[in-house]
Parts: sequence; C-alpha cells; structure tokens
Amino acid sequence: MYTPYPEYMMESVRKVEATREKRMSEEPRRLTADEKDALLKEFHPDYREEAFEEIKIGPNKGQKANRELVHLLHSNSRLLQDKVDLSKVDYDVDVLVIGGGGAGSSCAIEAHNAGADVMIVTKLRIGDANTMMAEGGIQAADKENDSPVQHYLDAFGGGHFAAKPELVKRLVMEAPDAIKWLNELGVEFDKEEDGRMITTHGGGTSRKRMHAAKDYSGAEIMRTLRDEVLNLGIPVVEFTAAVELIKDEKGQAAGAVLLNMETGDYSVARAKTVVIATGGAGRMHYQGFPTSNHYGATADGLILGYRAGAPLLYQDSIQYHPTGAVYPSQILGALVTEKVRSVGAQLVNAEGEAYIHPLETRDVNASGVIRECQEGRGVEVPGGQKGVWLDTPMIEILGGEGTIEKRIPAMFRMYMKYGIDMRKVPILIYPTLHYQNGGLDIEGNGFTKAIPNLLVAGEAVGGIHGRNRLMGNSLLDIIVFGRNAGKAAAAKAKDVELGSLNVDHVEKYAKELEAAGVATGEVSPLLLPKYARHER
Ligand code: MEZ
Repeated sequence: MYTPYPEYMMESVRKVEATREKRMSEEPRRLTADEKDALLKEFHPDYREEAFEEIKIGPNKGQKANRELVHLLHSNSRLLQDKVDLSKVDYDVDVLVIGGGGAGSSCAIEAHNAGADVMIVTKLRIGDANTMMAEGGIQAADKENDSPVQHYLDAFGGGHFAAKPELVKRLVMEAPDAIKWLNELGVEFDKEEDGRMITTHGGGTSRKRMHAAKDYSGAEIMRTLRDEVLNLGIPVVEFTAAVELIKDEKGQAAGAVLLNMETGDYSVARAKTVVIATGGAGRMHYQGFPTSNHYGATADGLILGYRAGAPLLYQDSIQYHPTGAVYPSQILGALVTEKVRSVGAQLVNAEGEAYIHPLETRDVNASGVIRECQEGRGVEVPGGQKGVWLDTPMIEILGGEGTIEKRIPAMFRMYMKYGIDMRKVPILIYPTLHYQNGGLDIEGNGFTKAIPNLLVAGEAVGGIHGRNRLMGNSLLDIIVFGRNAGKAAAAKAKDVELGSLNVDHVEKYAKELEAAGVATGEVSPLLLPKYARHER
C-alpha cells in the first residue's frame, strides 16, 4: 500500500477514504449568513483583539492594526539620521512607479504608451512580487451567462459590503478588457479547442469566470508584463528601494528618496507624479502566520504613504488563505491554490467529515479550518502544528484520470518532490497569510485625496475588496488599477509644475511620535523580512 505519511496520519487518511464515496454523492450545504458571521467572530484572526494595537498618530490615529504594522507606523524614517541632499537629482522623470510587480508593470506600460517618461524602481528585481505567486486565476465576466453586475454583487457581498463602490465598479466593468489586453500581450490562457477561454468557479463566485494559465496564472501574467516593460525600453532600477516620498513646497508628491540595497547609497528621483505599487505584507507574519507571499512583501508602501500624510483604509483586515501547505514542513505556508477546490477537492477533517462547503469565501473557509483544528478535529503533523485534509483524489474521480496533471500541474510537482502523490492521497493544509485587504485610501481615479499627484495601485490599495477578497480579483485589480494609474499619472504629469523638493514630513512625523511617547527607536519601511541576512 502507498503510505507517504507517518502511520498515525495514515489512520486519518483511511477515514477520509472510507467516507469519500458518500461525500461525493452529497455536496456539503452552504452556511447561512448568520452561521458565517458567528464562525468569523469566533475563529477569524482579524477578530483576535489581543493581536491588535491602536495607532497613536497620523490620519488613522485611534484606529487599530495588527501589532507588527503599528510597530512600523510608530517607527521613524531612515532620513532622520541619514541626511540626503535633495538638490542633487539623480533621476528626473514624469512618472515614478515604485514597485516592479503586476500593478507597477501595467502602470508603467500604460504611462509609456501615453507618452510619459516613466521609470520603475524596485527593491528586488522586476517580477519579484506577489503577482508571481498567484496561482488559480483572474476573474472577468466575459461570457454569455455572466455580467459585470453579477461580478459586482459577488465581489461586494464577498467583501462584507465594505468595499468602496466606485472601486468595485471599475474593477468589474474593466475586467473583460483586462483579459483581452493580457491575451493580446501574449498571456497563454487555458483555452478550449475552439479558442474560447476555459473558466471555473472560485469561492463566492456565482458564475464560472476564473480565467487561468493552469495553476501558474500569476507567473504567466508577470512573465508577459515583464517582457513588455523590457521590450518597450522602460527603465527599471532594480535592487533599489524607495525609503521616503519627496514633496515640493506646495505639498505635491514630487518623487522619492531611493536606497541602493547593495551599496547602501542614497539617490534622489524627482517626478511629476508618483505611483505606489509596492504590494502586500505577508512577510510581516502577522500573528505568527506563515505566508504564501514573496520575500519582499513588507508593507512598505503603506508606511511611505502614511508618513507623508495619506490615510489608510481597512489596515486591520488581512486575508488568511484557507489552504496553505502544513505538511511537509519544507513547504509550510506555501499556497495550495483555491483551484484545487474549484476542480473538485473537498475540505475534510481528521474524522473524514466534509465539515464545510469547499467554495465558501476565503475568510469563512479559513475560520472553518481553524475551528476544526482548535476543537480537536485536526490532524497533528510532526512538530505539533495541525491541519485538515484537502481530498485531492476526488479531482481525478470527478474529472477523470490525468485532471490533476492537466489543470494543476504546479501543485502536483510541488507535492511529488516530497513523495506525496496527490492523485492518490489527500494533502494537509492550514491557513496562510496571503493578502492585505486594507491599504492606502484612493479615489476611483487612483489618486490619493490627501497628497496631490500621488497614486496607488495593486495590493497597496485599501477598499477595492472591502474586508475580504474573492479569488482572482487580485490579479484583476493589479491590471485594472495598474493600467488606470499609468494613464492617469501620465495625463496629470503634463500640467504639473514642481517647486523645490523637501522631506519636511519626516521631522514632523518624528515630533508627533515623540509627543505621543510611542517612537519605537527603529526605522521603517522594513524593506526585507526581520529574518533577512544583512551582510554589509
Ligand atoms: O486570487 C488569489 O489570491 C489566487 C488566485 C490564489 C489562489 O488560490 O490560487
């Protein structure tokens, strides 16, 4: 018999196998709204009061955020100690894009196409971003049985009716064109023989509108965007982080102070419009969670914007993807795409019970996994962590032999590396820190209200998804809001007259921190995770 797990885990696998036939004939029921609310309140990490602290200064003063983020918000700029001569300008452009992921790249492409002189600055390499890590797909209502209105209802409801309506409207209305744009740029979407796109469900979708490139959709999209940026000759300054926004004497965004991550040298970029596209925060490991995020996901854009005076929205709302790998430990926290459930796998506890519908929204399913584990129906792995099963052999039974290798080949390879054949045995999962629902507050046109000529795009924005995001709406938002930011920043740059540059907000912020008695004595943005090796 095939036994890739220790014997005590195999005992639970046998229970999963014993219930499989029955489970396949009766789909788990959907929870009522009240049941979902109760589950979230009791088990979702966003409701663990002890994990949060109050923000003591700035536009969101008095509101809460995860402790780790508050710590960075209560830290000072590097420029308090390291003085940089702003009269010596190293880069002078129309549009400065901070971040080289999907949002930053889409933005730069459109700004370039609109005739602007645009530059990307990124602390790692172009494409080292959460876009690359997204697997299951991108949503767009572009089939006969669907409509942007239907997409709106799903996204708005899934986000607990908290999203900013003008942002959701833009997201769904411009989705079909985003897919067309990507397809024409060369993204290899999965297609039927007649050329129609293959689409599937995600959690909380009422129609099959997930377009995918197998289970490496984000990597395929990023590959295409990166090629386009390079083909267009857009300058990309790599291994260089923005550590502070620069303003002019009118208070307009006017560029950024940059730090060379290899040499430690500072430089100055002056720009008529600035776009923050710095991505997420998984490497903050809020509440001790592992993460599916790339190495540089440290909430930098939120700190840059906030210190300069831009408010945050829903900074206390985080997405824990229900299915992160929990065994083997080498891949702890790695994303097990939601597509595994879209193509048929159920969530099953240690007793072999399908305790919840597999395509409830992410916050609900994450809470369900946590409940099963806390209440003793999880499977313990060596090291003491717990998880529940994702019954992957169901995929082959439902879709036919070969479905796993065809539809989710990256998952198959990831597990086969450790001798686990997911066609034959279920895999063990637990929630992983996946997405920052909150971020900087923007208007429908991508501009912040507080700082003229400052735009934000991608995961650094708060309010597009409310307090929970549906699968596939992030790859979509980076394209829709990235492209819009690029067009808007290029157009705006035409009438901007810049005055002399300053970083006066740095001193002002330091004084407020001191007055509130909360200065941490450390510097932010973090730039690299706490456990990064610094060898200079
Ligand atoms: O939108 C996402 O976060 C996504 C596509 C993730 C996944 O499960 O594959």
